[in-house]
Formats: sequence, C-alpha cells, structure tokens
Amino acid sequence: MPQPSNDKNQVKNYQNILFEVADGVARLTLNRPDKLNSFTGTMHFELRDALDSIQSDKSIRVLVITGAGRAFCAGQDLADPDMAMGTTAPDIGNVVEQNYKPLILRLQNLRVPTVAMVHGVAAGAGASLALACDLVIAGKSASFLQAFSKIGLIPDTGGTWFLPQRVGMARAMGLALLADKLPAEKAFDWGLIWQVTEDAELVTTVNKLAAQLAGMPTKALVRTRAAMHAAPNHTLEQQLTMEGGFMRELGWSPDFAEGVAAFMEKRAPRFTGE
Ligand code: T3D
Repeated sequence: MPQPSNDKNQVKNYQNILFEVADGVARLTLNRPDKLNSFTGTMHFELRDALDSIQSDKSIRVLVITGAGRAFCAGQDLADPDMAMGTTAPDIGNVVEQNYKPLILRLQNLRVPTVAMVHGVAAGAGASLALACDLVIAGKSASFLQAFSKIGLIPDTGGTWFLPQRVGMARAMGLALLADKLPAEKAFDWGLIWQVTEDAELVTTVNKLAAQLAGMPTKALVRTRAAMHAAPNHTLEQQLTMEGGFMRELGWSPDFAEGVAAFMEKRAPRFTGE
C-alpha cells in the first residue's frame, strides 16, 4: 500500500500529509497511518495549502488522493482538540463550515480531474472525501463506511448529496442509517465507485489512469464534471444552455484546436491543458 516517500519530487514539507508532483500528476497522501489518516485541524490546513498549489501550478494535470498505511481515511479524528468535550460541547457545525465544506467545494471546482485511490477503510468524512473525487478506484479489500450514525451524527462532507445520487435513496438510506461497511466490490456493483482492482494491482492501475488523465484536455474534463454536477438541479433547457456555454469556451481552447488537428493528421494529440 502507499507508503510515505521522501524522494526528490516532494514539493512541500507537511506534518499530516505528503504532497508530491511528478510528470503532471500531483499525489496527495493523507499521512497519519497510526490513526488511520483521520482528519485533524493541521491536516485541513495542509490540504488547503496543497490545493492552493494545484490551482496555481499549471504543470499539474491530475490529482490523486490516497492514504498512508492500511487505510484510506477514518474521517474526523475524534480525539482532535476540535472535538474536545470541555465544559461545553464543541460546535462541530463550525468545524464542518470551516474545514469540510470548503474542502469538498474546492475539490469539486479544482482545475484538474481528481482520483481517489482507496485501500482499506474509507470511513465517515474519509468516505465522503473519496466520493468527492471524480473517479474512485478501490482495491478489493477496501470498504466504505458511513460511520456517522454510530456516534450520533449525519453523513456530512457531502455524504447526503453523493450517496443518493450514486446508489439511489433506498441504498443510501440503508448505508447511512445502519453504518454497515460496504465492501469495494459491492460499492462497484452499486455504482458508487468507478473501478475495483486486485489489491496488488491498485497502485499500478491508478498510476496508469493518472498518466492517461494527465495527457488529456484538462479543461474539457473539468467542464464535464461541472456540467454533470449541475444537471440534477437544471431543467433540460438550462442544461443545454450550460453545455452550449462550455462548448463555446472550449471551442476557443488550444486543446480543441490540437484535438481536431491531430484527428485530421491521423496522429496522437499533444494536449497542454490549455
Ligand atoms: O468535527 C466533526 O466531527 C465534524 C466532522 C465529522 C466528520 C466525521 O468524519 S465523523 C466520523 C468520524 N469517524 C468515525 O467515527 C470512524 C471511527 N473509526 C472506526 O470506526 C474504526 O477505527 C474503523 C472502522 C475506521 C477501523 O477499524 P479498525 O478496527 O480497522 O481500526 P481501529 O483499531 O479502530 O483503529 C486503529 C487506530 O486508529 C486506533 O488507535 P490506537 O488505539 O491504535 O491508538 C483508533 O483509535 C484510531 N482511529 C481510527 N479512527 C479514528 C481513530 N482515531 C481518531 N479518530 C478516528 N476517527
């Protein structure tokens, strides 16, 4: 499974995450393996900083998110000071507003496509983080756990939005209320995630996918994401109008010109992400 690395590609020195960029691929590893990569305030701060880097570094064409050690992410660190039960109960609504909500919105609006590489358990906000990525690839032994009801909370971090859209209300409700672990293969069968691999093939599969995405017309990919997510709240006419706007914008892009030129010249396109 992914392990912390200190190779020459690491671009920032963080405490709770690793962030590396190589060949157009940004790899963000949640890095608290002893605590199953659960979220702390520090981790959120560092995630914001890493996402800032992605927004400003045009050489980055895809983001892969994963976890170090045996899990993807166990959600909020229940021992973090944010959660500390003092004389009064913490206002975890503030934690959601200040940390989780911006994280998900930033991922949904990120200038590059996103891939979650899931091994082991993705629980609570960790499951929602994976589902907020454009493509979720899981090893066979991975699982998704809506852990929230076990501690008296609701699926946050977009869980109540992603789940019913992907698996339908009946399954979403069962997962959320009962908090049973959903094995990766069933998550795939239910349409929650894009792909399941043998555990031993997960990293290779995701590396290949990331290289593929890094060579694609980035703007078209993220406008596709935006259109797909807008659709449930649009009439057909509104959606057609949105599609027209994106097509107009993309029609003036260098990558569209390159794609058409490559087709006409019967060669592979060399997209730049512009
Ligand atoms: O501020 C807010 O709360 C708002 C936002 C909330 C969003 C949320 O994510 S709420 C949901 C929080 N997450 C959970 O409730 C999941 C809690 N964890 C578990 O249920 C289990 O750990 C797992 C099912 C994920 C994995 O079980 P297992 O048996 O494989 O591992 P384990 O032994 O339980 O955990 C290993 C270690 O990680 C252990 O530490 P230790 O005893 O070896 O020192 C355990 O305490 C720690 N750990 C796992 N999850 C968390 C955690 N520590 C802190 N927070 C966690 N969420």
